[in-house]
Amino acid sequence: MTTVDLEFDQLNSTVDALRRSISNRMMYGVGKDAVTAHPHDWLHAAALAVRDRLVARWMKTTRLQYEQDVKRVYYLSMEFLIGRTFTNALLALGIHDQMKEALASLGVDMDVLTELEPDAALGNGGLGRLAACFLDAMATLGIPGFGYGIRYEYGMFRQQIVNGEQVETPDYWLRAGNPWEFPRPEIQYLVHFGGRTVQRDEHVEWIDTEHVNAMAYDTVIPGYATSATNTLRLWSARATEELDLSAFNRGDYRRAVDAKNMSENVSRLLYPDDSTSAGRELRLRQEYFFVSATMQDLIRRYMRTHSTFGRFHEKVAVHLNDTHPVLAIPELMRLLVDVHHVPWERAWQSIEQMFSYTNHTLMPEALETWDVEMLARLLPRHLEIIFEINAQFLKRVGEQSGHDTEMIRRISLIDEYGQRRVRMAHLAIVASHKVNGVSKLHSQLMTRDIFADFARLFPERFTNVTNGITPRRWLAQASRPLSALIDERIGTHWRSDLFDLAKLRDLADDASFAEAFREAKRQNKIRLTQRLAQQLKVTVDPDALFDLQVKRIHEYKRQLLNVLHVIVRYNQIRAEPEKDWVPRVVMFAGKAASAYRMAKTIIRLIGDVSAKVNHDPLVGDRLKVVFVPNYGVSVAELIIPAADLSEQISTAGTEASGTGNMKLALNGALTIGTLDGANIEICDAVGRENMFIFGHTADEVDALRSAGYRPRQLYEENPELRVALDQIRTGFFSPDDPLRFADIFHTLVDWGDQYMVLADFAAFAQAQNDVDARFRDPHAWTRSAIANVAGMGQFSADRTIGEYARGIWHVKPLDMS
Ligand code: 26Q
Repeated sequence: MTTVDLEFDQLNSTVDALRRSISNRMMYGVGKDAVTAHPHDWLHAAALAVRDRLVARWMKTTRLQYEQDVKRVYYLSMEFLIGRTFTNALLALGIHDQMKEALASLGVDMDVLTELEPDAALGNGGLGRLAACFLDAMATLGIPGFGYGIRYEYGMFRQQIVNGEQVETPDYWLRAGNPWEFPRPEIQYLVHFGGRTVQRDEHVEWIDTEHVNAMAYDTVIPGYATSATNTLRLWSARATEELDLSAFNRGDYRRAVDAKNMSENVSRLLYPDDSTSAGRELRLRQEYFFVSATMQDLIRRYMRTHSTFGRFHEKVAVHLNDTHPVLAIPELMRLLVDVHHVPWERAWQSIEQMFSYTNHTLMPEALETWDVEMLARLLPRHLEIIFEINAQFLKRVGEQSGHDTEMIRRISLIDEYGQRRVRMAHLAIVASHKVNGVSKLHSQLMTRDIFADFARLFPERFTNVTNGITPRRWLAQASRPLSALIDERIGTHWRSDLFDLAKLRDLADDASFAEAFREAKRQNKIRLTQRLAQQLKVTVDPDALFDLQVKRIHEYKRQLLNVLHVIVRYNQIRAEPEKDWVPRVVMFAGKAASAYRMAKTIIRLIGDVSAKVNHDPLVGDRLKVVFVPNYGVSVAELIIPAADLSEQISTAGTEASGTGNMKLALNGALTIGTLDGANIEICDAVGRENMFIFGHTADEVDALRSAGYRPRQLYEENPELRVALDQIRTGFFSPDDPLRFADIFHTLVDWGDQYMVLADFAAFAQAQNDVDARFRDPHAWTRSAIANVAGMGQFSADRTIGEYARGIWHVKPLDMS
């Protein structure tokens, strides 16, 4: 290795310098000139010019981390929903306007370019986007953090709506190349599967395995208003042997590449659900693949500056984003004990101090378990390690609890009821020094219900860290009009300290501010209106109330409650078209898991209702229903800033936190919502008078369930609800296929209405009337909207990450001076 210092050009970011960089990158990076360049080439050249400017910060951060021998956080997540990087990087570097001008001087419209960039959609929903917001916040705060995950070749599927139905097409996001990543072919680790274990001398060996290489791809994550950055390292599978040579020589070319393709499948695509058994096995391989490479990588990095494992736990924090990366625990035990020959007890002590785990769901059926048989076949050594951890744990608890066998059965890492399965959440809790929920309510219910036994055993482990979102992407970047207005009135510091938004409270009664606020929102609504006209050929009135429910389609999130209300309102308008209706556009967006039948039927119902409502001349502009396809980070950045009303209407006790609720409120939407997840904390922060809270609380839901819930009675007693449900049942919206929605009817009326849609219907309809009343008074509405923005300080991911850093990871920011 050479120690000569590199002499490279320090890049400045004047318009001229940027234009020259783009030109250089076009010539020498892309290999084209202005004559032959396509729009994608311009994007690529401009992205490389921006990336060059991030690299100096990145190298500096990495060097300081080594010099200061800092503790590093490894944030392990199966999902990172980063979205687009171009604009985000420009804003982080503070060179947005210069770049726009530089491109303009080259005859290129930057706004057109930015729309060409594909989303990095390496996630399903909230959990994946949370990981992306956390990377942004960690970099901004200078917390030495690394995101670790999988470089899926195919991200979240693209959703199209064809004849009212969701059609999934593959998202090959790497088609045009990814200018943001650095491939690291020199960083590869062997990952093993299968085989068997043997005892040799003092140690266990895992032999006769098949293997695949994990190769690193790095992406720089810039911080805002700091030169600190951090790294997202994603693993890609590479076959250990390119070709089966004997097959190749026989002329069997198909077989020659089969093995390579099979082993590389492990990082091929993001799993949207776990409905098939072949899919489940591949998913297990994915989980192990990325944590094995990650654990090997963190040991290598630690060993660059240390010679023993004595200070391992002082230098490394490993965070598990849900249970998906839990195999990191037995994998690190295996590496320490079998490979590095650390005694079991010492290895376990370090692990307990290093690991922490975030739970994101209370629904017992959503807790991850793995079939013992499958683990035995794929990861025999890990299963042995899990059994040993379990034996020691149950022994200790048995002694403490006076051998309470029922309790021991409940907390065991192995579920012995029926086919034996490993409970991944239990493993995570036993190995972690901290376990957190993602909102106050969720954390309370977590220790009261699903993890009650563990909370009694280890009360000090359980804690709450309410989620947050990055204000850089979700306000500064997504809503230029509103953020420019805020800058003008209170300065730009809110981007780094969101509590600054509280200063807007003093402006709540300032008429000129309110007027400018309305105008900024209106610009966002017009931008959306134009895009809907272009892309969906639907026309909506930008002065109507924009009512948004944007999130994964799931029964617990209750899109059905919203649709039922739309139907009731439609019937009311038809009965009294001349009444003073507040014009509304009800928008839905979200994907349904490909195997989730009911979710897909709900999309179909929204489509059929919108066809009926939007074409009814009696209704006109009083009500429109729009399904915006392909919801993802970029679509969210377009539609959230245009929202007046935010629908957060999950059955209380089911939505762990929600983060869309925060994005919408930060953009000045008023929330109609249940007392669920983070809605409760938003309500406390912005004032109940500035929200429309309705419905059963989590305790009331429980009480109603125990008392015996009878949805059919509600159907029979509420005439408006009954008509709407009968319309669904009898094909009023689907005359071509009258029974299409019969199951929706039966789910709600006859099969128990698990999510209590009917129980909350009347209260929801009343709350919607309150919404109309407020909207009729633009001043009152704007006052509430401003109060929402002003109250959002605590929902910055910076606050969230600060709490993780101090309370869980015990890490300090890097000294950048
Ligand atoms: C598990 C096994 C096999 C295949 C897929 C999965 C899987 C994938 C994704 C299970 C769960 C998820 C995603 C969960 C999720 O997004 N949860 C949301 O997390 C947010 C961040 O904490 C919360 O705000 C939401 O309330 C919660 O629903």
